[in-house]
Amino acid sequence: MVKNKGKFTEKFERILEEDGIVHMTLIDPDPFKIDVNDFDKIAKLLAETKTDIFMVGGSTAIDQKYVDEVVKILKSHSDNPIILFPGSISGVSKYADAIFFLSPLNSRDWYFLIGAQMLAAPTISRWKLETVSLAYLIFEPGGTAGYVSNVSPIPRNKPEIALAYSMAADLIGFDMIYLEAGSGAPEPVPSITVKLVSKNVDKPVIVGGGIRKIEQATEIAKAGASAIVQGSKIEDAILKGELEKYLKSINDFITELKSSKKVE
Ligand code: 1GP
Repeated sequence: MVKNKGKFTEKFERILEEDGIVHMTLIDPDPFKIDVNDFDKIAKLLAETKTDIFMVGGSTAIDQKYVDEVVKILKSHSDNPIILFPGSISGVSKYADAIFFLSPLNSRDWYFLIGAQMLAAPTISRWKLETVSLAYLIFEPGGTAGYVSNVSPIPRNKPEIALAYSMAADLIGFDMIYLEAGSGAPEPVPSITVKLVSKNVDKPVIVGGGIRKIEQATEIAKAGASAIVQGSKIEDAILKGELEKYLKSINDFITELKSSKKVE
């Protein structure tokens, strides 16, 4: 399914098989959030977390060199796969292991649906990055990702719309489906939606946005998600300079998430 299966897909599939759920940490390479001069220390701590995969990307950072630096530093401390999660054509880096070649399917804007991908494809192919095509579905209220990519957000109380989009994504041939509530969303995507999509579409379902409490994460995992993504919670600890202090609670969270799938 994935065209050039590499480090990302191998680990994703192995962890899914062994643990039943993959934990991914999203790092936003935004110079206003992360000072690259402090990032070496942060990356060392991130490498001590039990997260399985790092995602690097955001909706607003537009400095490609900065993305390169963040990826290189992260790579120097951790063996975890690093997959890009670009919000624009500047979010690409040849130093990453893989890229979510994503399209926000509920965007109203040609540029975000396929224009940026068309512009980036020749470079990505030349770099031979592992590409994972991702149907990116953004729910209301939409957050920054929804605002920037001009989506018509999927209503939270309409799981059937999310299912219809996911079925279309599956028929088109996307490798994975991402249900996005928006970074820092007040609530994650409803678990009933995660369940409906996971049950009816035979593609890995990734869920992100607003997952802060362990109960939310385990409910989503039990609903059939293949992976959950956490960004803001870990980013808040970084911004407060308290990542070291929160290391144990981050790792306890991941351990509890995995055990919730084992006792099923
Ligand atoms: C955002 O889904 C990710 O694209 C992560 O969301 O920052 O709310 O964890 P949070």
